[in-house]
Amino acid sequence: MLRPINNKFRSCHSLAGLWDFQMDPDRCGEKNRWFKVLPNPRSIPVPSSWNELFDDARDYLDESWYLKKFFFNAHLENKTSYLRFDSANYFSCIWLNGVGLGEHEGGHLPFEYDVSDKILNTQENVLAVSVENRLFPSRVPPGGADGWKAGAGTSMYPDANYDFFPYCGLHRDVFVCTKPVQCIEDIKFETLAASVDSASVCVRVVTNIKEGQIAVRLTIGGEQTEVLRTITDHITEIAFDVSKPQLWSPEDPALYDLNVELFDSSSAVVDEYLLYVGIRTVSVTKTGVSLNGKDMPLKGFGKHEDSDFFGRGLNLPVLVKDHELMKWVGANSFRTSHYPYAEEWLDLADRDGLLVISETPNVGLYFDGDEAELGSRQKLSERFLAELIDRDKNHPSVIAWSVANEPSPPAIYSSFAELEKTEENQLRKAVGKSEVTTVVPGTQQLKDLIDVGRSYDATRPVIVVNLLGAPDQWLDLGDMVCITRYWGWYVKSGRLDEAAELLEKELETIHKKTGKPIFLAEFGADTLAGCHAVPSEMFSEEYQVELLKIYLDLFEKKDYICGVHIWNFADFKTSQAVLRVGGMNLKGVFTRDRKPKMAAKFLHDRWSK
Ligand code: BDP
Repeated sequence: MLRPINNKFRSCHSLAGLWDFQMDPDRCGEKNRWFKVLPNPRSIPVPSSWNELFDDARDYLDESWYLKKFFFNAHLENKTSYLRFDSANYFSCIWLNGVGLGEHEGGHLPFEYDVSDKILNTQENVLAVSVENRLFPSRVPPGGADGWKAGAGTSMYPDANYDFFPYCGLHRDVFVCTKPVQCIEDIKFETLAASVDSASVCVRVVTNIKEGQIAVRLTIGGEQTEVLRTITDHITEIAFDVSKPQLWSPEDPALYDLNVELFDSSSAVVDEYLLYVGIRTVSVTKTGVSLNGKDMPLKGFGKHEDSDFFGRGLNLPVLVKDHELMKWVGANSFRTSHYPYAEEWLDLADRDGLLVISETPNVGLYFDGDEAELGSRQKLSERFLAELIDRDKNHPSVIAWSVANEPSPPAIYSSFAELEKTEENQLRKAVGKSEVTTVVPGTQQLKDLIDVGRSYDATRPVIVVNLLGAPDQWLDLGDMVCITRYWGWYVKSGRLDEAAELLEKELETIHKKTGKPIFLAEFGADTLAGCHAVPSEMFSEEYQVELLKIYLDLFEKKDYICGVHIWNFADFKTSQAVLRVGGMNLKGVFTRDRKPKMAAKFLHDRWSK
């Protein structure tokens, strides 16, 4: 699925702006034909999350209706018209001019409907969307289970199985588009090998016509490589060399224009598509992530798409600000925890040279319970991963696929006291005192996800992010060991010296066991901006700095630690729970409105100089 663009063959118009909106708690909208007109609408901006805007809608996750009238004025000769939704969280049904187009499950990836025979040209159209984000164990991410299954077993409201607010609505743009009837359907650009002297690249083009020709032009700074090939059975694979390529890297995020033209059987150009691509290779070696054959230690953050007023809705000023602040701090990377972000994040990362670990919505997975439920959830998990790779595959900034965040083995722990013991047991186990011989439920599902990742993309590493207490069997499923660690926060709270000691011991042991580099994907401390204490204590800005320092010092000391991502870039909204003051996770280095805490300055001094 190619992203909509404007050029002489294609058009796309955004429907962002104010739409009519109405909640439908009785689910009577369809029966009462709300897809034609809403009886009692209020205005809502698209993109945004409704929970962030209306008093009566903060915790409302059930069905709501969006309605937009738009005028469509296009040259439709030999054109297909379609609607494109960049995301609707989580389950949506779409109507155009009173006709149902279909339903879609999944909250963070795009979907489209061909409306060629339904859209009214040079007339007004009525687009209606119903959306809900109810929390069910069968969904991805799962919710509505008994409390926070993966966590401390405390209750939370709304009852998500993950630590971020289950925002609802049309979170990204909606487009009305046209493309040629005979068209390019997909383009995949891959760097197979690259050095400063020469690169070998491959362009795979899928078209909806069986025969014809494809011309591929790769241009940078006036230098052009052009190749022409015949299409066989809808697909053309063109491998060619680029001499003296300008390699994409954080220091020099060089982007090439990749222009693809489609010729029909009478040699007329019928479609054209322009992509910005980077030539670079990425792999994992014994010491970590290697970009263009050079070690690239990762320094950065786990994040969220989260901001005041917008909720999870795409907020372009925040997107730009976050990139600026990440660069100011001296970060070189971030993870799209815990779901695919709007593609604009990747566009900017491509241009800025930030490295991205692109994550699926597979967060809070667990593997005990109703088998049918688990089975359908696994199917969804695999589908979302495949769709994510399909969407993001051409972004040079994307250096790895994270197939799941913190999956939990059965009954991992039910209280923090147990968690603390579990970790010490875990450590004991890791130093060889006892061996786990049985296959932990969930192992096969995770392996299947890794296989899906590798089968869709052989050019990027694939990882699973594991929590403390995860079975050894899960640690090295991916290309590197990726772990979240809260020594000094949830465990050994307030005891940073002991935390430092245990962290080091644990990492040494894991490394000895797996022989793989270790990426610390999360560590951090909730910190109330403006709270100070000497000596430092939990929640003070001083404590956050001291805790982060432990992890960063170890990163500098141990070659096998190949990256550190602090949790979190900014404070973010969560469900209400005893651990979440004001419904917020306060582990941000910046506040929710992007003001620096002491830790931001500490990182800037340490990383940007
Ligand atoms: C990790 C989760 C992350 C949470 C974080 C925390 O991956 O989503 O927000 O812990 O508790 O376990 O702050």
